[in-house]
Amino acid sequence: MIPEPGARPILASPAGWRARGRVLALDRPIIFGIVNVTPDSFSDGGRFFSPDAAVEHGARLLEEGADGLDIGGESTRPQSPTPVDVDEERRRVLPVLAVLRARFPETYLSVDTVKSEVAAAALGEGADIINDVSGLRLDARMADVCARMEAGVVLMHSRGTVTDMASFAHATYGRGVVDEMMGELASSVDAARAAGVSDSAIVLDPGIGFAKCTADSLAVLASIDRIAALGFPVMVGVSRKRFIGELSGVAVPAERLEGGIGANVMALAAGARIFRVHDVGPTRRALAVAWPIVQLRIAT
Ligand code: HH2
Repeated sequence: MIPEPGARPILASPAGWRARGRVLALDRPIIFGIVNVTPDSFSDGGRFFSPDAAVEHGARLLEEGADGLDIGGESTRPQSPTPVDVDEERRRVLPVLAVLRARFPETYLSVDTVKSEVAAAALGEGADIINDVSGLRLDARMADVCARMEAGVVLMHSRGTVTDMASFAHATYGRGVVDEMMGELASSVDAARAAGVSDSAIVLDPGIGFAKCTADSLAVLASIDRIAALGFPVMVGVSRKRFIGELSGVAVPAERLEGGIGANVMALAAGARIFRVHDVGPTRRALAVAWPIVQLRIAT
């Protein structure tokens, strides 16, 4: 096939993602449903703050077709009052994780945290994956904990601290957002490797909306193939985010489903294989249609 001018080839993703001795096959789009055990998350804050509500929400997302769940006890929303301390974050996450682990022994469970003590406790409770939205920047012991416990690790790009990483405070990119983001993700990979994390355990995430204004998020989404070319599976988290609201004119985050599906389908076509979403069922159905088309494009 002769590529069209300017077109970049679609890359095959690595075949799997290693997490705690198991391998999650990436021969189809993988969906992680979001379980926010927080009072203040930007789109669903407070709705699943009680452990029972969070567990039931997780169970519902699995019924809708999620391959895994990403459980978080600290919001990165810029308006959130103060960072959550280790004890409080453990109190939020661990009971929910323990019940989900017991009820769904085979399901991949990820914990969204930047704190090594929370990560260690979660891995002790049976979590498979640590989703670090700081890309190992904020806690020097995080990489060691993940390496020692052979966790799957999501290295997400961001800048700043938990309280300002989802704002535009650090969204200045003299050399262009894609080049700088890729360079910073490469530093996260170096830190993971230095601690002994295996390449097969690493997933990269460009951090949509994290130190990225709408134009930055679009530029990054248009360059997923460049991130995929680094050789690690790519995750994206576009669900309900502000750039979707700006582009589609939908002010209420929970009503931004269609825009999220549009962005996820484009990311799939560009090489992303793992999708972190609030709305599992509709996303699953959309990707079920987009995926065979993408596969035909990879094969030709
Ligand atoms: N986005 C959020 C949180 N964690 N993790 C990854 N890997 N990628 C993302 O894009 C990502 C993430 C923010 O979304 P949400 O959890 O819905 O909101 P909040 O931080 O307010 O809890």
